[in-house]
Amino acid sequence: MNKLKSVVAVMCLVVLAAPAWATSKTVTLDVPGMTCPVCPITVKKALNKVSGVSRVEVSYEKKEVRVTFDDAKTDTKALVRATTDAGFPSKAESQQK
Ligand SMILES: [Cu+2]
Repeated sequence: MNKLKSVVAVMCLVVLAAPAWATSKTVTLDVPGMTCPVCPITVKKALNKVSGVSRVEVSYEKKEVRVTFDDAKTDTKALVRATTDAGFPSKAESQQK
């Protein structure tokens, strides 16, 4: 039983320690303004310029952008602002994380 307890303790430690590191988060943004195949390039460029963004996947068919970022450096609001400034207003989808 003691062994099980220590395993649980280690797992708790890992969970507690995690927020000390930068956590990477993924959000999906709706970008209804992408109306031709060139638009995603502009959107992608704009998002890649935001510091903390590590990955941008644009789906032109779904008019969505999946962005992975370091939530210690940036946030969803900044991502929305970046696409909006590039001429593509976006909206974060509710299922975050
Ligand atoms: Cu276009």
